[in-house]
Amino acid sequence: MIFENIPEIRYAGPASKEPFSFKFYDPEKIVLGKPMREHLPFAMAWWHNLGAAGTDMFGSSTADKSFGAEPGTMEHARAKVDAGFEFMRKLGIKYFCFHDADLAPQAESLAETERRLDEIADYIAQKIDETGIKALWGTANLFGDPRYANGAGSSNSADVFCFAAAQVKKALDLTVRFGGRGYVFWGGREGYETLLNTDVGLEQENIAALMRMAVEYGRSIGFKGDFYIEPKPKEPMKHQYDFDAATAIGFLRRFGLDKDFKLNIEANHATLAGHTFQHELRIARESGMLGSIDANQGDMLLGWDTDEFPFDVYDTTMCMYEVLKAGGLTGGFNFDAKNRRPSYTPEDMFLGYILGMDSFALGLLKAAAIIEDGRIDGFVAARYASWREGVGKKIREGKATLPELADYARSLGKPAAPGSGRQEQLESILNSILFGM
Ligand code: XLS
Ligand code: NI
Ligand code: NI
Repeated sequence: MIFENIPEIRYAGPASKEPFSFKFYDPEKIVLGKPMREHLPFAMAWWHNLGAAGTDMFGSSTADKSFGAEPGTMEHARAKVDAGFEFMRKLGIKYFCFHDADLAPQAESLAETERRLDEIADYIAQKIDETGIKALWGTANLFGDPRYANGAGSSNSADVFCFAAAQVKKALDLTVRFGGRGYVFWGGREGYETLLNTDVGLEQENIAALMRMAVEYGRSIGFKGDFYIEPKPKEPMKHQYDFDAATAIGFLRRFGLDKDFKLNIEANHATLAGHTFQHELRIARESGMLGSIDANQGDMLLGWDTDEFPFDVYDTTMCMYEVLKAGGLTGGFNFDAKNRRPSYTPEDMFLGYILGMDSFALGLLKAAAIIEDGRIDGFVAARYASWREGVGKKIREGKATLPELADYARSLGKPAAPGSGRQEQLESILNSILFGM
């Protein structure tokens, strides 16, 4: 055992002062007809949890993630598997997310890297058999290696593109082997720094071509899940092609990829794009493309992807409201989150996940309460009542003409008033649901 001093984490209730217990995540509790664990398919992010050791631009690692082995070796890759599965088992997490590069160290040649991945995949497959824990989604790291400095699908170099294609193929093989529900494209360096050296049209067509080939190959090896784009507006590149949900949806429709793709919405990416998390979820949901969620949060005072564990219950509540209205996710909730640099002990790894899982469980309970209370949904329905009868209904049915509407408007006499939006009253209702019971 790697985390010897850490017990299995159980539900102890909101009043509990035991740090190593859930205060709100009660897996078997029924919420709107379904157990919490089904509403909340949580996943561990391999890279942050088993890899990120607290380095930043000003300092080296603070956390020890060697798990008793020499980093950069295959022995360390196996130790991470041991640590990861023990960690997930103790928290009752049923899924993990991974990049190819998280699993085994890259070798000099692609063939040797692939051999190492196969070796570690055998070990992971054995753990999957023993525990029933599976992949939520896999992806290829197409941003870390220097060859991807100008992008992967969007590279100026066809050879680099082929290297990316090889990684995507292998990552898809692994995802299928690990029972993955989805496959993610996060466009790490799919963007540009300056238009002075960039052919935007060619780059976008090539990204779409890589995605199309991934769909074709994935389906040919029996992958039935969804492909996802994970939108992000900037960082590492100044301009990224998958800026936000609306941009990614437009891209997928333009290239005919919308049948096979949905979106993986990350909270911190939403705020970097100048949106709220809920806005991005709503835009995805309205297009039928809300697939999965990268559960984290940013810091409004910092302008980058800080990947903090979700803590803001307003945000998790409104997130779960969108998820409930969407009828659930085909994917799940991947904690693309890491401990703050000064929280560097193994205990902190667990405490981060306890915070994240509890924040979403509380959000689920509160979102269900909003729906059961009905005042907010009722207000929205009443606010649009004029579209369900008379002239409004005719417009909605596409049967109205401009001259006819002009005649109607003239017949009204006084200019029409829209009615109060009652924002402050609705915010009070939200507060009373969050804090009044
Ligand atoms: C980075 C992204 C990344 C993806 C997976 O900002 O969130 O972690 O989720 O490549
Ligand atoms: Ni992410
Ligand atoms: Ni991110």
